[in-house]
Formats: sequence, C-alpha cells, structure tokens
Amino acid sequence: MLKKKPAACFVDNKYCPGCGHGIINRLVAEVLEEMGIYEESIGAIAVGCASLMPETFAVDCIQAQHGRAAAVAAGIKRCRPDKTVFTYQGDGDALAIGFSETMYSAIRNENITVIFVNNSNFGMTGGQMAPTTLENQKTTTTPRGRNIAETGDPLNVINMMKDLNTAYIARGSLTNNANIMKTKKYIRNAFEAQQNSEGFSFIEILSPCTTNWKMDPIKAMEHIEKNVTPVYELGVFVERGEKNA
Ligand SMILES: Cc1ncc(C[n+]2csc(CCOP(=O)(O)OP(=O)(O)O)c2C)c(N)n1
Ligand code: SF4
Repeated sequence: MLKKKPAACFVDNKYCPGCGHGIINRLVAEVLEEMGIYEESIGAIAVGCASLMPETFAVDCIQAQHGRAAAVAAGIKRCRPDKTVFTYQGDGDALAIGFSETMYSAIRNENITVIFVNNSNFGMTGGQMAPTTLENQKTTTTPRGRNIAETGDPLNVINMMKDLNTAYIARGSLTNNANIMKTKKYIRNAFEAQQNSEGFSFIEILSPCTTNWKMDPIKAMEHIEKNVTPVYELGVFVERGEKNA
C-alpha cells in the first residue's frame, strides 16, 4: 500500500525524473511531520535545484543567497532558539561558494541542522564540476574528466568536520530501501540533537543527478553504489558529541 503523502508536502515536486532531491524532500517532510514540528520549523534554502524545495513544502522557508544558507540558519536560530532550523543545500552551494559559511557553522557548533545533497556536480546550471566531483568524472567543465593534479582531490567535508566539537554527523544514500530508511533516521537524529541543544548536525546524502549524469534512474543508483560510495563512506561519524570515527 502506498504511504500517504506527508502534509508538509502540499504539491508534487518539480525535479527531473529519478532525481534524489524529491526523495530527500519527502524524507525531511516525513521526519518533521512525525516529530510534530513541521509548522514550527524554518528552512534556509540554497540556490540550485535545492531552491525548488519551498515550492513543495508547507514549511516556513527563506531563500538564502548562494552559499550563505548555514550563516542565515545560524542567525535565525540565534534569534528564535525555539524553532527547529535547517539548511537544504547542494554541493556547489555548501562546499564551493559557501565553504566558509558551512565550515564556520560547524566550528562554532551552531545549533542548526545542515542537510547537504552531494550529487557530485552543479545540477541546476548544467552539470559543472563541484568540489565533490570524482576523479576522472566528466562534467561540462571537465570534459576529459576531473584531473586531480590540476584541481585537487574530491572534497570529503565530513573528514574535515568530524574532529570538531559538533553534535551529530552522518552520511547516507538513497540506493535502496534500507539506505533510504537509514538516511531518514539520520535526519531525525539530527533534528533531535538540535532539539536537545547539542549543537551542529550535518547530514550528507549521496544523490543522483540523472539529467547531468545522462543516466536513467537505475543506472544512476548503480553508479552511486559502484563509484561514489567507495569515495564517500556511509555511516555515522559523530553522535551526541561522541566521536565514532
Ligand atoms: C553568486 C551566484 N553565482 C552563481 C549563481 C548561479 N547558480 C545558481 S544554482 C548554481 C549551482 C548550484 O549547484 P549545487 O549547489 O550543486 O546544487 P544542485 O543544483 O546540484 O542541487 C549556480 C552556480 C548564483 N545563483 N549566484
Ligand atoms: S538537474 Fe539534476 S539535481 Fe537538478 S532536478 Fe534535475 S536531476 Fe535533480
């Protein structure tokens, strides 16, 4: 039986068929609804395909400028500590132009939740290289494949964050039902950590960009299993202040 659409999703999403953003939007909506807080939460939403989230969501959202979502969320949370405040960001947004805002929110252990969608490219603007683009991955700005001698290594931001003083850090994926359910649990744990005033929580989600990868949805999920997950390991890295890795 199909599960009822969460009330927090009031219209169908507008993402490309097979895009991971639609699944993640729904997971966030389900968690907020199950926790009974979707009318008490505020999203700071990034540019890129992430910016389509508020068109689906019956949750108060503010559109942040490119890269600034974590700083905007931190400001909101400091003014309204009673609200659950989250960002929703792609990898180009959170780790390219917004790297400083993202990292300094973690360094300051701001009591916010960052939902970070790693689809290894700038999706909305046509599939350019992002910090997360894999070695040898072809994008519109690396047509012969990413050359790490020129660009540096793909950015594993969790490796940079996990020794900081933060509350909860995890990386999930969407490649099968078990992974989707684990990712949902990570999102819930992150919101609960925020409600307990434990500090910064960060959920990275490996997600397909079917259009720019030029793959059908099944091939895109296989690509994540075979090529993306070995570079970006799944799991919980920080939990309730305890360092797990
Ligand atoms: C200051 C600024 N520069 C460039 C842009 C153009 N821009 C809009 S979306 C985007 C890419 C976002 O990519 P990503 O964050 O990876 O999100 P995705 O679309 O893949 O979900 C860019 C560069 C902008 N909006 N503002
Ligand atoms: S361009 Fe990529 S990230 Fe954007 S909606 Fe389409 S599949 Fe999703």
